[in-house]
Amino acid sequence: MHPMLTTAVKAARRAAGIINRASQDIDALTVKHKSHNDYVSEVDRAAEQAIIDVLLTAYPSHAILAEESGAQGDSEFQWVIDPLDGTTNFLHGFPQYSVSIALLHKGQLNQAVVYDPSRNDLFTASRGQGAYLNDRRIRVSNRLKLAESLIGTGFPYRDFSHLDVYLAMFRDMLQKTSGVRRPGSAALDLAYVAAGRLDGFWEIGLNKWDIAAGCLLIQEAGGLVGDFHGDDTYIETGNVVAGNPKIFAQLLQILAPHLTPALK
Ligand code: 2AM
Ligand code: CA
Ligand code: CA
Ligand code: CA
Repeated sequence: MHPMLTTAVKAARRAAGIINRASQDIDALTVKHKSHNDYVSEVDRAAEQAIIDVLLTAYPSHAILAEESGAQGDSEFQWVIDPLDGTTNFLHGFPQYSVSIALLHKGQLNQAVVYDPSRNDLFTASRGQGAYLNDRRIRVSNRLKLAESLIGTGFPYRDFSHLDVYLAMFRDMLQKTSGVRRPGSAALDLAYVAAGRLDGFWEIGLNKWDIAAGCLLIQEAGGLVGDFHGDDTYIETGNVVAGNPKIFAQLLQILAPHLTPALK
């Protein structure tokens, strides 16, 4: 394993320890309301600090972008961290959440970890080295037809400016796929696409820390990721379409008629 990936795994496991301990007594947690439907708990913050400590101890000169504490440092290496993706699920004891850590080198995805502490599912990838689930190589599914596919998504929850567009997309997907799932952790949804547990995924307006690691997992598992035009802007816009190559193309086709100029 690449030494930087080993460090990322160590950081993710450290965070998972904090999350697992806290999950024993979620009612005891202090929860803050950031804005409508946007919660942060002391667990998010403690897990994030643990991750940053592990990463900066190993690589003191590296830069960080993390959900709860923002950006720090200036380096061609930047770690992008979501310490707890799926906080709403976590706070309800609904066991679908993850730790997501990615390393970008000169803006290019280089290393990725998505860890599901409830199931002990560790997804990892290094650029050019394939994607793994607990040390076994994973590949995207080989399903060819959208009509037979299981598709993941995330609902708009705070910014409702694209709600009508989203619901029109959703309506179409319900009728043209074998099923749509909304598990609630975008990082884990993308890892599931990499592992072939989902055939595809789409969502509007995610954050960089939700998607960075998952996108490398999918690419290293033989899948495709793009914005709604199939282009490369998804890391910046957060508009993500992903899937095995066949389903990716069909998803873009279904979504195209719904696009507005505001949606790249
Ligand atoms: P978070 O838990 O790290 O904030 C799914 O659509 C994504 O949106 C998740 O990755 C989740 O990341 C984020 N999100 C934030 N608040 C949410 C909410 N109230 N409901 C659903 N998703 C939320
Ligand atoms: Ca959050
Ligand atoms: Ca998130
Ligand atoms: Ca989070």
